[in-house]
Amino acid sequence: PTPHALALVKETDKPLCSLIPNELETSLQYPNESIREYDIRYLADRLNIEKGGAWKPPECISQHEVAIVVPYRNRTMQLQIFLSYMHPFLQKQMLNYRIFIIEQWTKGAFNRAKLLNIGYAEALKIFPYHCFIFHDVDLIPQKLSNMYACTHQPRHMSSSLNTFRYNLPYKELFGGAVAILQKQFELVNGFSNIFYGWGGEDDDFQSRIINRGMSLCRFSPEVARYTMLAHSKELPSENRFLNLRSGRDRFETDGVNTLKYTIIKMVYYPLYTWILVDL
Ligand code: BGN
Repeated sequence: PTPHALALVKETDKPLCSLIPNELETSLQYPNESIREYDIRYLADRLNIEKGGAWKPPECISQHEVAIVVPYRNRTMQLQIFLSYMHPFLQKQMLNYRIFIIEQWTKGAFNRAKLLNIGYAEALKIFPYHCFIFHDVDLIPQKLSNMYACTHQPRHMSSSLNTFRYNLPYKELFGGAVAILQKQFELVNGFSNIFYGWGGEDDDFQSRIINRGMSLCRFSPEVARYTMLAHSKELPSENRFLNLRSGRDRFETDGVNTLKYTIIKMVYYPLYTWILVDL
């Protein structure tokens, strides 16, 4: 066990959960039974989810303490599907996790990257998560063996996507769903805060990681399989090329170390911690 894992067992006499539970090979259908058959209002009770959308295995100490951070605005149907699918999924992987929905209150262009930075900062106020997963609400993982946990190197999780015919469009792609250790996120100064509108913020994040001497990893396409929920196409932002090209100059001066925002409302809902923010 890692030093981190050993520190965890000291707190109690429960055994450590295994790093990867056995028999996770199953592939899942979307929509699956938890979406079809159960009313989402009863899901939290049925799955023993703590207020705020948190859970940990009752019988052992999970070695993965994971904050799932989801940027959000105006996608009610997708959010319902995401929550009812993901809770059972994450529980089968025996994780200690919480789902954070970070909603942009501010009108105008969506700022995915800044919402993710805010989710990071707010999550750490609740629990010292050592692993962060930044995840779009429209992505549904198809394989239980795609562990929602951190690898030694930052991992691009959604590399095999139905809408790209399960091919990686380019090798630097680091969008959709990614997993990164808290220490690594801190080291790269998180995401840039200036990317308003669609596109480029994930590429900038990828450059930050490479710039700090890390490399990306991915699971095999067979494991990293995702279905994207249907929605209308976003209009790409015009500033994305410029922001991306000048990105390197801002790695140190634009990120979690300069993050400013106002919380409008925060609620511990049964299935998620909801944070409504003014950027
Ligand atoms: C890229 C976008 C990414 C997006 C992927 C996949 C840009 C920057 C200018 C080249 N990058 O083109 O943000 O995740 O497509 O859709 O637009």
